[in-house]
Amino acid sequence: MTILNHQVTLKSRPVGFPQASDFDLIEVPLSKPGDGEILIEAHYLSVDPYMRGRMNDAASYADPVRLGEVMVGESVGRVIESRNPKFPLGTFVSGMFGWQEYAISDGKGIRRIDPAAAPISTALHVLGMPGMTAYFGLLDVCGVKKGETVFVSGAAGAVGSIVGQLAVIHECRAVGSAGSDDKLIYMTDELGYDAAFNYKAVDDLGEEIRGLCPEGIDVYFDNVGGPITDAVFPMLNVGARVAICGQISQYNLKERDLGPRLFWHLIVKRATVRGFLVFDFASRYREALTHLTEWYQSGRLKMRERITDGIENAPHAFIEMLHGANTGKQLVRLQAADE
Ligand code: NAP
Ligand code: FER
Repeated sequence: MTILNHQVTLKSRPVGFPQASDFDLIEVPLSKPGDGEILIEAHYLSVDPYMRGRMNDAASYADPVRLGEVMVGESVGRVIESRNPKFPLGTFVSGMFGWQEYAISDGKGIRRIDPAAAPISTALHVLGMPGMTAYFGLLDVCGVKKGETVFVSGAAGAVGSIVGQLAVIHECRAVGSAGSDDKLIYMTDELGYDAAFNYKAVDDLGEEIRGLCPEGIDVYFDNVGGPITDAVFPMLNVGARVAICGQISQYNLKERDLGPRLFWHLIVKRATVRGFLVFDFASRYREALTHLTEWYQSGRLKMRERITDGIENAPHAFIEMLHGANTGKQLVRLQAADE
């Protein structure tokens, strides 16, 4: 019997927010793995903000997804056929397998996952790309120190949830912004943030941030950009470090958003602003994963998951994540039985 593989491809390049009509769901017969290859049955697919950039026809660190091509993305799954001795039948792996139910890989660039160490879905958040982004962004780019005030925007999402908890682990005061009251409860009650506010529900962002950070901000981990970042800059302390991790408030704009000119604050505060990509730290992924796994296993790092079932719903899950439906990490589950 031929197994059919369902794939989501890019149909059109979005203008503004992506729509379901920008994607196609197609069905293709599954081919057999060749010599040295493995066949992977994907269990969880990650949908991430960076995918919005890959839908544009613009030069970037990686090529755009071509029209008609399977959407780019990382998933975690199980080897169900192996012609590569390094990945025997039943091995769990993660890799850039795309938005599809099954993938064939030659094993290059994929990671073995130990299902005994943590649930396999964690390979897509705490023990994966978002976790490492938080780790290197906060500890390396910002060089966070005990006792500092750390402000995180996008604080209840995949990266932000971990940044806040890492700040707590490093004995900092963690303050964050997110877009719903439920997210604030998650941040303070489950993640250990000292204070949080709903940026959609306040009139004056500057006044709110000043009230929650009376001693100013030493470290700003920016996931969103836009008006929140504009409100943070005047609150930076002398010697502050700012990591520009993401600017999601700008990804779906149809026209460029111009803000106030605030760079003079950086002069007075002798602040450092650094953009970074997690890939810059590829040679140190092992180190990050060792620490993140320890903190996860000891219960000091947690992550809520928002799970959407079925490859056919991947576009919907992605679009909802861009609109803020997720508390914690947005995933798409592709198999009923996990591990
Ligand atoms: P996420 O936070 O789990 O999900 C995206 C969140 O963005 C939504 O839940 C939504 O939450 C928020 N958002 C959407 N529109 C917004 C707006 N206009 N203003 C403020 N917040 C908005 O996603 P993630 O995977 O953790 O990524 C977070 C950021 O880090 C993104 O900007 C991403 O591009 C960046 N990133 C960078 C790297 C890197 O290597 N530099 C790696 C991974 C991620 P609300 O309810 O709070 O609005
Ligand atoms: C992200 C946002 C942007 C990200 C990568 C990029 C890995 C890179 C963009 C570019 O090179 O244009 O969340 O995550």
